[in-house]
Amino acid sequence: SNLYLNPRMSDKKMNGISKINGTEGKAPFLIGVSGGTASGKSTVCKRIMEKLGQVDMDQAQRQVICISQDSFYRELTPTEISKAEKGQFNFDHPDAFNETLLLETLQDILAGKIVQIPTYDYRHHSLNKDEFLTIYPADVVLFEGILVFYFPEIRKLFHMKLFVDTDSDTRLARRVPRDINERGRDLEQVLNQYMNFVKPAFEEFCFPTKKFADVIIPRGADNTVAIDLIVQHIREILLNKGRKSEERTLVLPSPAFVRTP
Ligand code: UZR
Ligand code: MG
Repeated sequence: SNLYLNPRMSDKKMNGISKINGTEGKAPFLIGVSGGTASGKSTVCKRIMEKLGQVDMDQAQRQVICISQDSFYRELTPTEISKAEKGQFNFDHPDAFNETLLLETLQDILAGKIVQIPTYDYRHHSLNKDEFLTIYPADVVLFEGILVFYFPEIRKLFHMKLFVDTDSDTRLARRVPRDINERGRDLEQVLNQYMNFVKPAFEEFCFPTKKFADVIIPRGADNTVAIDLIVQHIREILLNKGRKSEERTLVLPSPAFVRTP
């Protein structure tokens, strides 16, 4: 791969969790990525990671990682699950999330700790029991979701806030096939849920958080100019960090860096 890891860092990572547990690394650069449903948040994160040379790599070796707010849906009660199956549960409301776990996890990540995050099953509207994702300390952490800027305590943890601003008809046109093909729903259910919950909750809880963004990305992942500018900014921040503390050096596959003495 094109990414050269600080040997101390890779050593620690290769020696497994037990050795790092308890020790605290340096704070990563935490980037929040929000926007309405199907706005292209995940794709924007993927492009940023690709441009930083982070794909095709073992999870533990990554210096730029992405986490989804979907991992922090709260466990539903049996009554709520049957509502969800009828498309009558509001997954777009802030109450659907486990705010405490979200806050604690981000605080741990910022403290350089290894964290376990839950994984989520959209078909069954439930957290996968015993299936956790291990997140290793990284230089850059992207955290994406519809309401990542909603909770004030969580919002203030981000070093950079991006809002992916895609027209709502474009989002709906993407959301419908995604829910049907990937999440096992039928058309009527998808549209009912959209009209009853997704759209009003977007307007009430998500869209008003756009004002907290540092950068608004119109048209989402199609906007390569915006993504390139953001990536360039991240590179600069990482380079400065590396200069300040030799312990933490991230060399990104940027020609500009290679030429830097
Ligand atoms: P993105 N969601 C589900 O469809 N099912 C669930 O079990 C949990 C969440 C949806 C949620 C929200 N809403 O609009 C969307 N509904 O996931 C957020 N209904 O995901 O940001 O990728 O669009
Ligand atoms: Mg998503």
